Amino acid sequence: MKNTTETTFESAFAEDTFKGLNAFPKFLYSRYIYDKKGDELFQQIMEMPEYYLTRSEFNILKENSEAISEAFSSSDGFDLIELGAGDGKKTKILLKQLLKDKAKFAYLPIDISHNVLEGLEESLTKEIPAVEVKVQQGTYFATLEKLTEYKSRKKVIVVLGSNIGNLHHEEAIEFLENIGHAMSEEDMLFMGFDQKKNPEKILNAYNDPSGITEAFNKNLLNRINTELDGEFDLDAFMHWETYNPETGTAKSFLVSKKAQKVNINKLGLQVNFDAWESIHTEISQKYDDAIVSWLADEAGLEITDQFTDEENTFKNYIFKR
Ligand code: AVJ
Repeated sequence: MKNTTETTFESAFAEDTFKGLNAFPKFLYSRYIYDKKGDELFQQIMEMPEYYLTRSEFNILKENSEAISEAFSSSDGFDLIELGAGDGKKTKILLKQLLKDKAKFAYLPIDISHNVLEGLEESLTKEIPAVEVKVQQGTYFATLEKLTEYKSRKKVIVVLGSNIGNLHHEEAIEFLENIGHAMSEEDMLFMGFDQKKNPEKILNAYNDPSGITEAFNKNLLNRINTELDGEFDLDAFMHWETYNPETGTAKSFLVSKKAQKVNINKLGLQVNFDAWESIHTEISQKYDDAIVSWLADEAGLEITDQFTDEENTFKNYIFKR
């Protein structure tokens, strides 16, 4: 696996794949799971009975929509900016409540994908035509920065789905800091955090017998095959999930079922796998109030409110600067 020649990579995906598969222990970044197929598989995950996160958050938003709408609202109006809106199924609950409460606001969903934004805009026009939508295509922070430049009124930044859970704590702090930099005193951040709970329930959410999560995880290998001319045999790897109740970290791996060498032609790379060697692919961090307060504190933010369900399965926090 030596590559002593200077290599220039055609994409960040190529470079990160090269780096991760040459590292020990091996790793790949979960953010690369989400191509068209990965997006579809994640949609299927959200429908699975084991994947409680989406339903829990949906119910929290539904049960608390009046209080949340009141917390967001401002007499001068505000911009509701969502990072990673997806199909907007959960956000629509809030949009409907805000309209019902005659709040003055515009909805600005930010997403990297034109496709996602088009779909979202179309469904909103059909389902909630009264809402003013201004889709923003781009990466989160470049777009947030652009939006702050001509800021004229209060911003409510929304991040749902415990998406922050894919980040290690240091990265999560940086993420919160970046959002904080885009916030002024009156602005707020509304963010979902999956909570520590019965380890069995957590493990099951990432270990479904139907194999959807396995296919989702293996989509990384699939992408390497199609985009980097890789030769991974997906059946020669197994999906493995762990949950550590002490740290609250669920971890996904792909484990090589045998000793094998895999060519990734566009990288000029042959990767050696010992039997039962792993590739770490994803973390899904679980939180409690102490961890969230610590993250907020480190990022210069403050928790001002929180909403949850009866069992504290999931929580949505409001942060201010
Ligand atoms: C989109 C990051 C919230 O970690 O729960 C679902 C992704 N991975 N099943 C999560 C995921 C495996 C999901 N997030």
